Amino acid sequence: EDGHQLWLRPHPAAPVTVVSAAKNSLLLATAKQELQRGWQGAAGANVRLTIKKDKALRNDGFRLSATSVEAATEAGLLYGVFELLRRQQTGQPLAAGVSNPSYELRVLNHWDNLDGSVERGYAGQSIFWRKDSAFAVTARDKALWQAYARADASVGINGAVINNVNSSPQMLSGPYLARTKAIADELRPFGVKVFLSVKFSSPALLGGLKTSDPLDPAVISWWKNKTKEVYALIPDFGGFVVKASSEGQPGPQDYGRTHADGANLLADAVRPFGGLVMWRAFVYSPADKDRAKQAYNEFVPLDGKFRDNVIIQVKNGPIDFQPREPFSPLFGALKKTAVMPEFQITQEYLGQSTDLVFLAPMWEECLGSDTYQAGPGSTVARCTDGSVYPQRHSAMAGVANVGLATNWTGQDFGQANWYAFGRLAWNNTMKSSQIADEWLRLTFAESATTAAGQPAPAAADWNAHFLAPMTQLLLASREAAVNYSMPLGLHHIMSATYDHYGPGPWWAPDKMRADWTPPYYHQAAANGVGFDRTTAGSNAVSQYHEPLAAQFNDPATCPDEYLLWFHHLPWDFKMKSGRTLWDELALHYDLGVHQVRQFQQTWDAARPYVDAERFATVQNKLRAQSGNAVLWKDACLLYFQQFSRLPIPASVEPPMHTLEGVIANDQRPQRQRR
Ligand code: BDP
Repeated sequence: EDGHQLWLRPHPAAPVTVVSAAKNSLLLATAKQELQRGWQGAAGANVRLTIKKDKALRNDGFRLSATSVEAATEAGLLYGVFELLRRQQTGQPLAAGVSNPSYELRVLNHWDNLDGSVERGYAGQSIFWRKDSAFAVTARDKALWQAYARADASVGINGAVINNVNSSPQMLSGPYLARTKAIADELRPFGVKVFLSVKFSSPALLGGLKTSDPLDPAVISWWKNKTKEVYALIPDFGGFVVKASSEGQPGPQDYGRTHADGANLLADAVRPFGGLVMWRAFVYSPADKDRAKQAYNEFVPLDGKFRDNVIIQVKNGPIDFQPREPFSPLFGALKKTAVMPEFQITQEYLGQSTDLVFLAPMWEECLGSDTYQAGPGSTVARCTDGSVYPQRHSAMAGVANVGLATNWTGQDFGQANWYAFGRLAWNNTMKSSQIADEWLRLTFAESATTAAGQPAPAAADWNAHFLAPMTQLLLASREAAVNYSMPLGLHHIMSATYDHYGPGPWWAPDKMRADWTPPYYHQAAANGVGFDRTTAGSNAVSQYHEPLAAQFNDPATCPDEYLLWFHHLPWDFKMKSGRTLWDELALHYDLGVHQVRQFQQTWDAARPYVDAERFATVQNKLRAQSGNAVLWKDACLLYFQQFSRLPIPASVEPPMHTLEGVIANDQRPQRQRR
């Protein structure tokens, strides 16, 4: 029970006959094989897989009954088969009717470097790239890539960007393209298309041109030729992802051009092959007073200037994957340009591969947020999936948490986030509770027989003593992480730039870019705490459509969750609860600590229902998380207390650390290498 099987644990399958008139294809073969491998229905049943044109079936969608899957494409048949098997295993009704994906493209972004390291990766080295033997594709590589693609397909993921957005120009060189082809060959039978992140200055850096100016004819033809070369190797290549004019990456602005000029250059190159360009909106410069406003300011004036095979890829919040952010105001604001949400599955700011944090509630919160941009009900989900604005393509991206770790994600429960991303990209109104329930059943049911030599518990027993409490734990885990790290709208107060695990509200070395240091974000001082983004401050509130702008602008109506995101308030500010801001802050930190302790107890009580191996690993992780939560609480309360000069409320557990102690520990060089 090392976790390598993910949610696809092998089950003894009953014999089944697959009937299909569809012509043989790679995808159909996979669909048949999966059915035979996992069939839990009546022995000897006939299952019919049918390709048919039908108005109700959109792109990869399918129609499901107990013994038949109908779809417009072979990929649809494969997704239908996986859904049928999932329903058999989780005891849901099989005659589910039609299911269409919310997004045409459901894509993972792997921040994998060509030397095998993974930026913000906490589960070991890259599954795609290796330092020394970079180009020798081994049988082991292939088996791993197939297992990876199978897991993707089982939750509807149909694209993989296999290298870091901080891209190397070498990515487009012959040897790396050859390996890309080898990867694409293994992913193809599971319907997963390969995409590449490209460096905008590749024409100069790799091609030896004098410039990478997007309007230069030589640059245009360089990209056209390079793209042709890629498609000659990989005919179903998906397209490019670009991080440009962002965090030191080159971009069109280096040549006095716009993001639209840059994106359109690549869009024109991939267009003849049906390719896409995902152009990231993660841009900010230290010159501006409020980082949260910059992407909107740069991209809104360009609305309507992008080709229809460009999608602007927008992180869920305006800053950077923090434990909680309001949705990015770009959602809904671009009305003539396709926009796609980017979520971070790898837990950079949410406990990495130590803390147990189920992210579906965070993504559900973002997708369900009403932007009001086209009237009430213009949720982020509907503004990005084509329901509100006409758009040729739609997509959702997740920054992957996958590495060479045996269990793929480092923390066994990190798998739940990979799973949840796929499920939400397929259905962007799915409830976190349903996702948690499915994942727990698929991942842990039947594992009890191996636990502590116990006989298998009765199903009712398992449901009551494992499934129910563990579902609650998963659903509470994200709010707990917010509570013990950045409650009430605090953000970006984590430990040093290169680490991001644990607290660091004090961190501000000399000469460091201010917008990379926590004090820029929390603004703690004797007169209060929080970033003033009201009309009297940076005015970021005005990027939101009414009634949100007014609601966020007034501390009396601003939700507590976003209070210090939008407001700088005195320590004795009276909260909706009647308590002072200082007390409320302290109580949230304390609550977070208690929640994690409760998670430990819940897990300990689940022992008879889990195999010994995963029980022990998760128990250890929770122990570390508990320590992390206490550290966050102590460090932040002691740090902020220097400014508030108020006592920690009596009901709050007294600190077990000193401020000097945590700061000294944070500054130990080894912490930066986490
Ligand atoms: C930040 C990460 C950094 C990424 C950047 C991005 O710390 O490693 O390169 O996002 O998304 O969250 O480009």
